[in-house]
Amino acid sequence: QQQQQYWGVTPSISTAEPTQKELEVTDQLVQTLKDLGLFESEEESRKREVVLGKLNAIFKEFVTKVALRHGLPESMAEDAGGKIFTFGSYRLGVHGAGSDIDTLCVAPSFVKREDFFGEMYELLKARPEVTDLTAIADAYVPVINFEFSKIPIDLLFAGLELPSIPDDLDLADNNLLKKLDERDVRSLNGSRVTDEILRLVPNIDAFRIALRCIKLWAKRRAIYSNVMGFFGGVAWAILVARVCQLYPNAAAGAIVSKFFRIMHKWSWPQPVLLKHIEEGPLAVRVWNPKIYPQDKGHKMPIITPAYPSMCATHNVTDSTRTVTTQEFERAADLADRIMVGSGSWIELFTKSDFFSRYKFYLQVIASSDHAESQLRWSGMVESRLRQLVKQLELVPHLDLAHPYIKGFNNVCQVIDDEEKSRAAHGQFPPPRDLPPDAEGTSSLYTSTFYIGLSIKAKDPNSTAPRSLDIRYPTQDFVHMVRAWDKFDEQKMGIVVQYMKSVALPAEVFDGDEPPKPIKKRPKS
Ligand code: 3AT
Ligand code: MN
Ligand code: MN
Repeated sequence: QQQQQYWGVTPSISTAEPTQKELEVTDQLVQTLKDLGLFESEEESRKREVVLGKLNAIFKEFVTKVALRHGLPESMAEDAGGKIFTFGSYRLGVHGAGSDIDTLCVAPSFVKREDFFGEMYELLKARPEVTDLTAIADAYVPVINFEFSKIPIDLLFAGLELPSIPDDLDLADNNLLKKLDERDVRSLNGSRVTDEILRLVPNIDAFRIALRCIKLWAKRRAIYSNVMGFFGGVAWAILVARVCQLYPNAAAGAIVSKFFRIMHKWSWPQPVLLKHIEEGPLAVRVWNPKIYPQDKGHKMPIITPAYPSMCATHNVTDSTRTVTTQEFERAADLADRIMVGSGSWIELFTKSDFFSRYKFYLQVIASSDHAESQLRWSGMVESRLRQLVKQLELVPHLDLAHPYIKGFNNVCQVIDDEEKSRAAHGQFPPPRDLPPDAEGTSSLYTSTFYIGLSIKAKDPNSTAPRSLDIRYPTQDFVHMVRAWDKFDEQKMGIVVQYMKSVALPAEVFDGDEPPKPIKKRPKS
């Protein structure tokens, strides 16, 4: 009888040590990732540590100030502490050179959220290293964003029901969540989830290399985007962690190849779990498909390990599940070849052929006349695109409505209403040699999103003509986004239009060859 405890919710599949071949293939993977510039230099890592040290000091200074203001004696004020925790890609050890540092500031109970968004904000503002400082105190997860010595920082806050915060505080204890408000619980969640993932992974080094590989692959294959209905960073991390649990001694290369096969064969909607779901002290919902119909509807559930457990992939639709599954299969076949030496890692990272895969596309263009309003308006439109995809999935003869993971932004200068209207439909005027605010011109900002449409093959036994009617989904979508409470008819536009692939603008190919026209050119 094996004494060893097992990782996760089932025994492992194999505890075998890596073979010579698996080690070689893993070395090749690491080299490929290095060549692609995925690792930052020693100097850059040191810089991040210095920045975190400074942030920690600023936060402690802030806590002490608030304590003194509350009339605590000086000695107690200094012992009140305060601690910063990181989460996200930096905490997992898979960040790239351009990544931010996701940071959570944990304070004792006398420090209030308003203090953080007031006094802490001011302390940061006074620092010469800080640029691009903005605070969003009323967000779902309130955050201060800035760059510190050019490193982007997302700064969150949570006040605990403790008189002081010791330097060795661990956030794992569920009882710490008692009596906290929802915003504090949500702010703590990111850190608690990343910490828990790391605790539940048997081989952290292999996990990190494998996760870097999977994240790059998912980005290149255009299936990395929570908002568009694909998996996001947390979901990918949990999936890789699960495969690490199943092969606790495997090398990273082997983890990656097992990953694709296991995920391709996964019996969704069976959830991916890193541990059994915990009950806890709060009156909040924990993911449970037996109780909640909404949870039962999740198509590819991947469950976060820290209490209160949630589904990291509630945005997945039938179409994004189909696309993700196809990518798992493609990658599984490629990884098999790589493992036997007849394929190379770089092939795994071939860019997605989204813009040459379909005959028809929907183009969704959000436009407005100012940069700031465009940021909010296009963000709103983007966040609703999944609703359009779900409606399209119900259209007869439509097999797949495949959203592309990012929008394309443009700004142009228009001289009259007709030009403006054409630009709002994606027909941009030529660039003009005029200053931005020249008399008689105005700027138009656009963000263009794409949905690839795959139409079912014609039924050979039917003579009925096949027609695709997408009017209702598109009209519905336009109504929905225009119903936004900050929508301004004078300043914002929304266009949804159907187009053949030959009409796609050059920018979507971004240096790649657009697909060859089907007709042959006559010989000259
Ligand atoms: P990068 O290396 O930074 O690109 P990442 O995985 O760290 O990858 P983010 O910094 O965007 O990605 O997100 C880190 C975590 O922050 C993930 C999630 O727990 C939380 N998070 C991100 N975006 C949101 C959001 N809009 N609302 C709430 N939590 C979010
Ligand atoms: Mn991050
Ligand atoms: Mn972030």
